[in-house]
Amino acid sequence: MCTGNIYGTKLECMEILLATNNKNKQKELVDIFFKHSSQHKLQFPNKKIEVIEDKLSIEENAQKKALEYFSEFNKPVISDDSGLFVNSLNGAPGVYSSRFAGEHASDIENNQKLIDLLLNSLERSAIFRTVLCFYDGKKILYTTGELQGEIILSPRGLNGFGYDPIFEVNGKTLAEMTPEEKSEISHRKNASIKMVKLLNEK
Ligand code: ITT
Repeated sequence: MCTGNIYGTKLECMEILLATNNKNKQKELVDIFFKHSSQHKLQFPNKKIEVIEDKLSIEENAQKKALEYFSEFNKPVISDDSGLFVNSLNGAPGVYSSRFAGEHASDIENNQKLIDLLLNSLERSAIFRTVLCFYDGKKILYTTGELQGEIILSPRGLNGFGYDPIFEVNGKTLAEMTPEEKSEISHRKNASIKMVKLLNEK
């Protein structure tokens, strides 16, 4: 437990450990929760846990990460599993987004593989999807957030990470947006807002 402050009133808040090794996700989630909830304080893990993401859906991978982090740290956790689903590729790379161009592929290699596959395609609509999973040893909660966009063939922008330079929304890639702009519209923000609501209800 921790204490927060809202409009001068002291509130108890819940410390929640982030069940992810991805520093970019950690930063985005901390910023989003800081902005949208004074009652939940997200914490960074103090050691790296390698969870093998071998499930067939991002929901199952999110669950696996939450359970494994909980059993290691024994405190409430939130995991994040995300993927990019391209409509004309039947949802690929989807659950395989992090290793689309092979095990340990870099972001640049994953982006290039997607660009190569879509070179002759006029239909390049895609959805970013994030599943968050909360687990405290008793209850397990899931939320999903989505963002619709378009894959572009020439990466643009220096911010963000992963597929951000090739994912365009309203004429701007996520990598051309400031972190605040991305977190106003992102799949991760949409899932987080739902999670804050669920946590406040239960
Ligand atoms: P953890 O499992 O430790 O959480 P990860 O980097 O393996 O970290 P994911 O499996 O959820 O995370 O990510 C799948 C891929 O999607 C990976 O290549 C990410 O770079 C990419 N990705 C996830 N969220 C993204 C975002 O908001 N913008 C761009 N790419 C993203």
